[in-house]
Amino acid sequence: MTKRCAIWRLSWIIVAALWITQAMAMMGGGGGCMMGCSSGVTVIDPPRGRPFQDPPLAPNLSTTPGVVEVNLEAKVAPVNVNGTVANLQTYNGVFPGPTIRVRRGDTLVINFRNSLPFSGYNMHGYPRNLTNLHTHGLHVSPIGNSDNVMLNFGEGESFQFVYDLSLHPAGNFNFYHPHVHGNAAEQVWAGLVGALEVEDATPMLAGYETHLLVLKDISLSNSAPTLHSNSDFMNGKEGNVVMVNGLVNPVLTMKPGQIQRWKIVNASNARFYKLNLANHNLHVVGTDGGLLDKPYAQSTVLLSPGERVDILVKATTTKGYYKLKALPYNRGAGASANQEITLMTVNVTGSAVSQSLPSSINPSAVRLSVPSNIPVRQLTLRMGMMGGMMGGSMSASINGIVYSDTSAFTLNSTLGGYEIWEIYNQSMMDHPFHQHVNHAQVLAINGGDASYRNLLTTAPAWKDTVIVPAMGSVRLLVPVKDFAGLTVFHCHILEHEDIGMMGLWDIR
Ligand SMILES: [Cu+2]
Repeated sequence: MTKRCAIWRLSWIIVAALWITQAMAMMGGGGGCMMGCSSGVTVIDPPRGRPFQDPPLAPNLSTTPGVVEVNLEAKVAPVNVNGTVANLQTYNGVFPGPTIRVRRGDTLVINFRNSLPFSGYNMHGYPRNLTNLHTHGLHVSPIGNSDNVMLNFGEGESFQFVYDLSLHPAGNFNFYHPHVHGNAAEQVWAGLVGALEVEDATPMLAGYETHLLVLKDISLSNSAPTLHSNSDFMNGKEGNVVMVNGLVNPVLTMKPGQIQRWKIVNASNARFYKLNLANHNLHVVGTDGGLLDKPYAQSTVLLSPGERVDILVKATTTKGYYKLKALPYNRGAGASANQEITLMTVNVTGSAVSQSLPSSINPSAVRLSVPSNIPVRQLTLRMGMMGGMMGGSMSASINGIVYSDTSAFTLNSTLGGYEIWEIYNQSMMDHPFHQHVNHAQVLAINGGDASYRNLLTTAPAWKDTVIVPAMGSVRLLVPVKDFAGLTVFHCHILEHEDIGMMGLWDIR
């Protein structure tokens, strides 16, 4: 055995030992500490930062009604991250990427170009600059030049994507990011995320000041995103700079009594956000796949990577500063289990206004009844070591198969009906399960956060990303009605996707 090989094996033995220690701690109710953390909560409360800013809007290059055309170039560019200028991977040189805004029925044209320079191969053996594009949350075809994640683009390659949004729900909030197996985690981590907003025309929500919140964390070293380690692929990588639209603790102004609408996306690799706004309820009016029937008042809203939420906030009449925090949530790994972080500060100031919450929002949102005699699919998520515990490499699987370019668990579906998917998590950490193209309704969740479970299993919510709790399960009602083609489902802790927690979905 060479010296390098011995060090490699030793590092994996340490990773495996840490993993087992953590699993034992969790079974004993000890929380998610990996090492060196006490049972106490670490409060991370940065000073109030710059004024809140929405991400920039991608200009529409088309003058044809019903067509939105934007340019999107993946490139390395200097970005100011909390006072430090760092070279991030960006879309069009900005972080977060420019917001693409469309409406149901539009045709979206994206002129995509990969200008990421070659920077070697990553630990999965992929050239770091091989990339592509996924429109996470769009109900569109997964083939051809639509939301086709089977395409890859090398340095200097260009491609025109065309998305037909005529069957998309009336309005929802999405995001776009790279999706090359083996590269997705590192590229999203390095900054390649942007919001994709499908506007609604709901009169009940028309009068409210609206903002987009892209939540993302990062760590920097040597003026660049820190590189992934072996254990990052096991745990999912969390950063020590936590941002809203690229800003640390920005200050958003509200008038006393004002209602604002916030569309929030968790664009982080692995960090979960258990959102709480001091002295205020968060009134959930929409989830991944569109608007709910009415507002649902919540004191906390849990958002895992890939999930979105659309909320109304009614400012108190008492002027002052109120912190939007991410409260500790134990997903089974990562420092965030014991962190309480101030994400943003709301400054309630100025002259009062009188606005009231709508009593109803989207009358066509209903919980579906489960059709009889529909196929029931079972998907089991596992973490493990490929090649044995001693000297193997970390892997993840669905139904026992580690996704690779040559093998995958394939779910064959027949176009035109509904299916029940039962997703079992046989691991000690939560996995946010994401299926492309089709939104689903949540029939049941076993385990996890109670308010998350209660909302999603009682409200007429459409979801494309759902937390499958550690050692728990989720039951989904999945329509397979509009689009044939080959697509994927996977864990949206993108490190887990890169080490194999993905399957193919072949719809014919
Ligand atoms: Cu996962």
